[in-house]
Amino acid sequence: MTDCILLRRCRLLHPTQPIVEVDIWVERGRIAAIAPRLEQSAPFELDVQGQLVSPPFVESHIHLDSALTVGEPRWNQSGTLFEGIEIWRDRKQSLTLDDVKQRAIATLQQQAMQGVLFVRSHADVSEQNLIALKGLLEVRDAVKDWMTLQVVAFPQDGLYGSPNNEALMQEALELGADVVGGIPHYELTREDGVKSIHRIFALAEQYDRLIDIHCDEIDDEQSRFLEVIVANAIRTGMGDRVSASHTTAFHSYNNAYAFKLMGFLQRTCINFIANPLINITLQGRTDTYPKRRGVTRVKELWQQGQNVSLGHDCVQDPWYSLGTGNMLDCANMAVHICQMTGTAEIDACYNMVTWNGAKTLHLQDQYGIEVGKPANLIVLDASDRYDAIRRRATVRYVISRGKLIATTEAPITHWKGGR
Ligand code: 17E
Ligand code: FE2
Repeated sequence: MTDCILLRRCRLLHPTQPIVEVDIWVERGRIAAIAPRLEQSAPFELDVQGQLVSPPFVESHIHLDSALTVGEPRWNQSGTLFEGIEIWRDRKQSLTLDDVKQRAIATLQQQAMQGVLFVRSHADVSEQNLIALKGLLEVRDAVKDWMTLQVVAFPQDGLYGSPNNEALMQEALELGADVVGGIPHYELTREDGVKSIHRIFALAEQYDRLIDIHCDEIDDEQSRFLEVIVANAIRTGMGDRVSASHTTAFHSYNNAYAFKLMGFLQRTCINFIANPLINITLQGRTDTYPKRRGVTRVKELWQQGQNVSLGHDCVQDPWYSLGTGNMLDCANMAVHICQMTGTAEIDACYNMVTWNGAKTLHLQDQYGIEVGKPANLIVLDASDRYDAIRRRATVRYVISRGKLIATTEAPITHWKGGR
């Protein structure tokens, strides 16, 4: 029945143009027609009554291997990144393929029900048996009919943190990880951090993979690995294949240095991924008052035309006990923390969880609501981006590969309190 769907009265979002009212015809997994009024009828018609129709949300940064492990084996009491890494080091000793797969699929379903159909997940590859990575590669295949999952080989304990880790990274790439990851600020020395970035670029070239590096996720203004990524991106010309995640130290750089770096950034086109929910809780932990926010310079990067997208990072894990997988939570938090309250700025935060994420993930022709493209779209109980972010609107319908895979009723409250 759902091979053919006619969506009536859509308020269709476009990345740069105003919203238009259209009907959308979906057939055999693709967008077949878009017009102000389609005359044909279909066995399955969905009158969306002027609700907002958007391409799906893109989750550009999550750790599915640790998702839903909060409290195991203990709660992160200090709230720091480093206590989180210690707790995960203990928890990952007891990973099994089933454990990883079951939690990852549960998290992906939770996200898909809220309109997320493209996800980039990190998988810790500094663990002897590569269970996290193997589990997520199996998940990538298991969910492919309704979700596109990219897997980053991420050496949580450092590429040079122990003698085996570099070989494990290579094995992960042989096994089919989509993206090479890294964590230069957590390598044992500054030199190791720099060396790790050179190695990551070499591996990405050798295996023809994308790059996504956890970079400068610390409040230390001396943590300056972003410049090394930028230099490599300029020299190799790999810019748009490279992402710098977190970059929270950028918040703390003095402006003389930050402005110079902004200039260097204009010579390449790397992607930035900010994780406002988690970094507003992890950062500033060593401050008394004033207490830094610690989220990277999202507004300034966006103003300069860099591609910025947003991620959850965590859903209920050793680093962040909260999270529901809803990308409008990320966008809403970004509006607050990054002070993106202007009208164009609010709209930009919506684009950071949709089109910008698609660019980061290199989805290219797979993404967007246009005739001929795969029919991936969501219907939101909202009139525009601002309304969607403000109310964290319900995603009413999720269509993936031309099939309706989730529906949600918008909550209705009845006032009983009199006048
Ligand atoms: N690992 C890390 O290094 N940083 C993070 N934010 C998370 C895991 C969630
Ligand atoms: Fe992360």
